[in-house]
Amino acid sequence: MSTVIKNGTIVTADLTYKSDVKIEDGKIVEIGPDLSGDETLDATGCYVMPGGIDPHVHLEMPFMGTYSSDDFDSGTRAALAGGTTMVVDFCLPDPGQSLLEAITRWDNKSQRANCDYSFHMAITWWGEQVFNEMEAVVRDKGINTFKHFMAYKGALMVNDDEMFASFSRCAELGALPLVHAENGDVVATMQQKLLAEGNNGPEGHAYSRPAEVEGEATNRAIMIADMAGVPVYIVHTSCEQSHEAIRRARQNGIRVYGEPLIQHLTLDESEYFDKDWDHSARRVMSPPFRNKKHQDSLWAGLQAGSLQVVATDHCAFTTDQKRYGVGDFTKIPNGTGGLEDRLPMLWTYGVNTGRLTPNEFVAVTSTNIAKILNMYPKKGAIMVGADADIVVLDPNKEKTISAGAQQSAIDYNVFEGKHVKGLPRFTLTRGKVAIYDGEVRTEEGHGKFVKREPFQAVNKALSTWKELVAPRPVERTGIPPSGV
Ligand code: DUC
Ligand code: ZN
Ligand code: ZN
Ligand code: ZN
Repeated sequence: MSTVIKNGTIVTADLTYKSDVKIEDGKIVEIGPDLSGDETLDATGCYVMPGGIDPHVHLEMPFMGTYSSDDFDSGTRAALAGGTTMVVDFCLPDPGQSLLEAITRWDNKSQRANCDYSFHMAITWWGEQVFNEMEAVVRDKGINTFKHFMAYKGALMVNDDEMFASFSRCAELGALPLVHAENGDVVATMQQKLLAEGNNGPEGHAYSRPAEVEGEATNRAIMIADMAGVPVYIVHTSCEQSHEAIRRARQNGIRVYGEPLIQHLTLDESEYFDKDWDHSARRVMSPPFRNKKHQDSLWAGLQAGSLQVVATDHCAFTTDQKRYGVGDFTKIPNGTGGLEDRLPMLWTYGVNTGRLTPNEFVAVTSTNIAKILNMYPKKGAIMVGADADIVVLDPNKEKTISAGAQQSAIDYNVFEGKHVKGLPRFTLTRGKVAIYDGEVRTEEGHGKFVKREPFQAVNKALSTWKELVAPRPVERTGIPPSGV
């Protein structure tokens, strides 16, 4: 069975041209004029682009006393409905649990996926067993990225010594460390102070995590990575302070990546003030939404290339789950949805406003991600031999976002009421048409795990620190007597 996408304009990260695309056995087999096949999809007036890759999602994740409510079925259905054809989830071992055991748990959950997926491994505790198992995670399991939480003190947080040890291990194994950069000690102290002063509403969440805690932690993570001789990827970069640290490091030749979320680009801190409790609690995530100045910085970073990808950190909780935190904002499960809306929102607020070109849109939603995570051009490309993960985007198709019409398993949407223009006409996952003109034809279990090879030494940090201060004993005379 072959499928041909006809009459569309192909848009990749670096090219725009009119051509048909032929697909067989889940792969792109031909690109050219006047192609024919068993099934034809008419892309007249549409852009044919690599399907979105969301490098940062949490499906059915145990977190803050509950589980995020979208599982691998509803989550990947939501992804496909919005033109995203691959997600990367975080495998989260319990404290003390074997990394390999945790992967087995994630393997079981992910059998329901409607689109392809991969995992990052989270370093939730540190010890000899973790150090040893990291090798099998990279070599045997095809996971070449390790996530570190600098926040969530008493739960997921790693300390600097653990982070340095883990980053150094990543350097040896050809793996890339990822960091949730917030100063967890400062956050925990501010949370207690706010609660003691009677600030227990959802706005307390924003007050307890100012941009400074993120900027400080981002800079610390970058410096520690540089000393370990490994590149680093900063997840959910939400503010100028963090962006500034990334920008400065890149200018100094340090290889660091920054990942703004669509939520931080388009929603601001007013969501936490003068709104009812449910409205604000539904938007509690870490880092919190910021002001316009920070948003402008993130958009500028995407344009300049100092920030490379746009993700969602999709970690959805229902209103009932959010209400665990009535009377104590620190108990509101942290997380928002966005998988289904990332592409339409970024097209509307990025491309339609002139801030991004369609090629830049493809780069930040797909191609850059595939390259950074080492799965290009299997993913992130419209190229002969690539997986046929494709979104046919109709720039004139529009809708008003509403929770009632979404695939995600929550009862609200943080983008409710936003008018978006630029929606998928067709979404294909490895050649299978999952979304056909608004009709959902997804297939539970169709998704496959994507293994990712370790990086070659060429991807090491560019720091010269080690050469400059390589430790060696210095011959000295005149040593003072000890014990004085
Ligand atoms: N932030 C969230 O808001 N949710 C999941 C984890 C995280 O870091
Ligand atoms: Zn995080
Ligand atoms: Zn996250
Ligand atoms: Zn299938």
